[in-house]
Amino acid sequence: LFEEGAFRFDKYNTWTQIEEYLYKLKDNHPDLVTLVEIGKSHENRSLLVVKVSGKQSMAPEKASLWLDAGIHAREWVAPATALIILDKLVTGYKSDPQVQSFLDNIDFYIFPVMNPDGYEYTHTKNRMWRKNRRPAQCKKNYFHTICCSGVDLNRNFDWFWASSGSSSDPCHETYHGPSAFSEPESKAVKVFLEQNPVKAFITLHSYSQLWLIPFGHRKRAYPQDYSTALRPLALRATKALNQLHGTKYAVGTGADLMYEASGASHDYAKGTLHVPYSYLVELRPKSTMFANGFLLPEREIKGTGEETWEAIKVISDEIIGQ
Ligand code: ING
Ligand code: ZN
Repeated sequence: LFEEGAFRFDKYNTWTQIEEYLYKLKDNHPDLVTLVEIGKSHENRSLLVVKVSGKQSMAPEKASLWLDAGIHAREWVAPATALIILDKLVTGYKSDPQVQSFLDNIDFYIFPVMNPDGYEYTHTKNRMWRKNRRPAQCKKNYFHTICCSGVDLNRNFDWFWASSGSSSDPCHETYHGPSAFSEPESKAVKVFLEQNPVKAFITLHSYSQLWLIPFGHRKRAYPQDYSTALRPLALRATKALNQLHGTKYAVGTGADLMYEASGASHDYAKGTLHVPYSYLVELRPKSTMFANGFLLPEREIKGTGEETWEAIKVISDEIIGQ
């Protein structure tokens, strides 16, 4: 018999299962884990950031690393991967000296489901939903009224907002919203990061196996330290990732490798907040010859999580003592 409601690392869990798991994790590891509700979604779900932190180090300024997932509702392997990384941190603290060193020198902020309303909607109504669940906005012409819900949260950040690769039409998949940070989810991330500056910002998406570096709003646009810092670290991270199971990643900007799009969170983190290392990671699969890439089989969750953890370790190592 199946145990109803049980959380599992090798499954796609529902929002309720994830939320329950996070509260249990906090109760079981009160020394390591704190839950921070950084806001509420349109449908009143908690925007839950997990802070994982070991004993306060002597360093005057402890480094911080941000990892979010699930900004796009249908990209289910992203929250699953964030939860595996969270588990590696929490369970590794007592058994693995490297993890202990990470947690004694870095505050990790893990936001496993940035868009809980959208995530729930993909479990109950429409598996291919991308946006959040901002209530419908209606428009009229002579013949009818048309109402559409949702904002693309990865077009709602204030970095060349509404300028490229996004739509002003609420019915479009890449609707950028009425203004930058109009949405509770993106606004909460902005406010949190302003109050808690981080050395690394990593946002998990799927799919395509790309390690994306700012900037994505137009082709051949790069931060000043692109080739001296951002790209070399991305190459080291994806090399470590590749060494676990042979998974191949391409490294570059979203605009150069895919298409131009403004208002993305990794661009805002680098361009506006000046986070030293900011990346958008497109997880497995690489291509979709035979299937829809958002429907990654559950048997690939574990491998995806574990190889991504290898990359996160490289980034964590880099920001210690910087
Ligand atoms: N991909 C990203 C998106 O938001 C991206 C990738 C961002 C490409 C910015 C170019 C510029 O469209 C997903 N998964 O949606
Ligand atoms: Zn995405």
